[in-house]
Amino acid sequence: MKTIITMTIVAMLTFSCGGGSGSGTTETVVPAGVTENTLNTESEVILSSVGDVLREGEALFSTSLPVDFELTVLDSSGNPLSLAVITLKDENGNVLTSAATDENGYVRFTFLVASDASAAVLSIIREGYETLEISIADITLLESVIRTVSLDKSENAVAVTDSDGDGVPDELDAFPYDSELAFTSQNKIMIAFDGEYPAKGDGDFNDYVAKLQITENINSRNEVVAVAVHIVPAKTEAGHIMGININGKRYILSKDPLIASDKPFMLNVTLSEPVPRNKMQMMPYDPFLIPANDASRGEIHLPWVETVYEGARSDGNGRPWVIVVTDGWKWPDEGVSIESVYPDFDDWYLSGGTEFSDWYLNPAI
Ligand SMILES: [Ca+2]
Ligand SMILES: [Ca+2]
Ligand SMILES: [Ca+2]
Repeated sequence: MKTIITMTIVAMLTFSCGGGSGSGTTETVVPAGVTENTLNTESEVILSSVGDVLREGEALFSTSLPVDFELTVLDSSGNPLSLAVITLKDENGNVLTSAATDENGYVRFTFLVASDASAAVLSIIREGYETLEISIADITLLESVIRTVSLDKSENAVAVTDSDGDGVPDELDAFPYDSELAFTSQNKIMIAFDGEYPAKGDGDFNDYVAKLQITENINSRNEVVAVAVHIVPAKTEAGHIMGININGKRYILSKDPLIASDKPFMLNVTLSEPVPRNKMQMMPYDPFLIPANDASRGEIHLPWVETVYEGARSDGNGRPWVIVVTDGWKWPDEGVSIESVYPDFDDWYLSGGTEFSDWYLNPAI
């Protein structure tokens, strides 16, 4: 059962219907002494609502959690505002991703949020309107942020420049002279594999550890145009091969299985055509490891991502062979299980990730 948080603010607006062309009319009352063409009708317009959905506790074994954002931006009369720029920031003001609303004032995207984040901030900027900032507390307890907001007209509107004519003003456009690009979306994670697959892992999650920095370039129509994945191996063992599937396409990243290379890889993918963000595979896509470069052993994939891989993703005890951790994490020594180094690890995943989300900061002394 999903828990949905609902809050709706309904504004009573009076429309003047000159020739009977008023939209959104629900009721017609003709007061005495008023003729048809000066008729006033009242209509209910939802200007602001919250329909957030709470996350169901599920052990993802990831310190980055996917949160779905769905926003509708209206003016104070309830008309949709297109090309409103939504920017998601973390609690320290770092920009995580941006997107522009479509002709229905609507935008949707999914983003990985750090599991120990206390809040997220959405800023909504539209030329000619007052900027709105919304702080969302306990962001990681939410699976979806579903909001309708309205912007007030700005008293002292200033003219803005849009050099490339993509509808996004220069100051908000990450590519102000490229009409095919407007925003970037960035995520940085660490991925740690236990290479015993398909045998039960020894739980040290140190057989292949890499930093992944993922950047998506996005246009003003909220479509992904290109993806860059920068992988820096942090701890490797000879023989393991790392790869990643993006939108069903397979990319092998490490080329030389004979040496344990810490050489970084850069994967740049320009999609054959721009993909709407709600149809794009969610970051971090589908990274995988071929243990010992032995295809007969299968592949290790994250337990919670979309994949075509049909082999096991968790062992008989519900434990995976790969976890996502925050950049800077220190992996356990060889053969030492993660829970003996990080005593809160079990409580963290058994709580579905809702408790002890800072487990990786508290090693046993
Ligand atoms: Ca622009
Ligand atoms: Ca641009
Ligand atoms: Ca291991």
